[in-house]
Amino acid sequence: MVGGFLGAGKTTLILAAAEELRLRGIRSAVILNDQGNELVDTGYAAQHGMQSGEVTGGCFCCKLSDLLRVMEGLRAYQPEVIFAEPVGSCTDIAAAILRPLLEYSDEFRLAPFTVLVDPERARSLLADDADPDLSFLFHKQLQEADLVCCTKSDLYPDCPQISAQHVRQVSARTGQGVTAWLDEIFSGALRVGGEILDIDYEQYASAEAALAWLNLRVTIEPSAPRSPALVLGPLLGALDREFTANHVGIVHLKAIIDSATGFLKAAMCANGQAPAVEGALDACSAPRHELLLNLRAVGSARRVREIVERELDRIDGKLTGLHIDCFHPAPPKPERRMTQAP
Ligand SMILES: Nc1nc2c(ncn2[C@@H]2O[C@H](COP(=O)(O)OP(=O)(O)OP(=O)(O)O)[C@@H](O)[C@H]2O)c(=O)[nH]1
Ligand SMILES: [Mg+2]
Repeated sequence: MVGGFLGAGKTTLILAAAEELRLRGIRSAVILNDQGNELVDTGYAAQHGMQSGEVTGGCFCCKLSDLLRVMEGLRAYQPEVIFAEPVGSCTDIAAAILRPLLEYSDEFRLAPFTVLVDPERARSLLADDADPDLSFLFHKQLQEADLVCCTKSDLYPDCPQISAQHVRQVSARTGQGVTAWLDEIFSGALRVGGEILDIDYEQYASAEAALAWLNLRVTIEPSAPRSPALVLGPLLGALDREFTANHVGIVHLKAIIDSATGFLKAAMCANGQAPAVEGALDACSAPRHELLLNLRAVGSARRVREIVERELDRIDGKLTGLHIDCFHPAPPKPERRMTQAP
């Protein structure tokens, strides 16, 4: 189970670790999770050739039986390792997922719960003037970690001061620390689900509900063929400008665009940030593009939806198959909550 706040680098690390395992001859799979449908992370994992499953429409805690069903389903592919990425606003994983999963120890061996931390995000959420809702979720996630990994060490060589027993550093970009992380979680040396949270579910629900969630899928046929970069770049630029003007705080905006000439992924973890882009930036023009976009932001879901719909309307071309889900996450209601080890 690889948790951590929105945009911490969970999917990127899982894909880097899966590649490392592949080179060791070990087959792995990933289970992605979201409050909505149409997941960028699933599309991204598929682009990397990774076998995946999804639990959608709620966090793993609220959908434990779905998680078990998806784990069972992945057996057909015979993975030796299954990574699972909970929603980035989710916490109480030890009590609501790990402890119940320990009951299946004859079928699955559980690795310690790794919580990833983006150092830049940590610095802002550990500050005195931090957003109280985001800060609450961030602190709870840290408290229940069996192992904390500061991510993006290529960008941030210094880890912020974090009060956790085991803190490591990784970069999925350069590979630094990835082998050591895998070796450590498979070593059996760390406790699994060792920290059970004392958590007020009303506060947890209202902290999550401060976030606006938007998942969209659409097919874009520009009036004249255009490269994926020229479809995605201006759209993200316009959304960023409008969100900033309307005081909507981007927490993670990620999109993938797929066309006959190439695949592109772009993501930003704050307003005004240059998007981190991967894929075929130089792909040629194409007549048709499949766009998946996921946004997690601080603000009103209604406002977010209006802005996104307005910017989609401004695209010069034909839009078909538009599907938008936009909401505030519902209060978390775990299927089970175990505070004692089975
Ligand atoms: N430079 C650098 N960027 C990284 C690294 N890991 C992740 N990123 C970038 O950080 C952003 C977020 O990464 P994700 O892997 O999507 O984060 P996540 O935790 O899965 O995000 P959610 O699923 O939305 O919660 C992306 O733009 C990544 O490219 C890293 O090691 N180095
Ligand atoms: Mg992810």
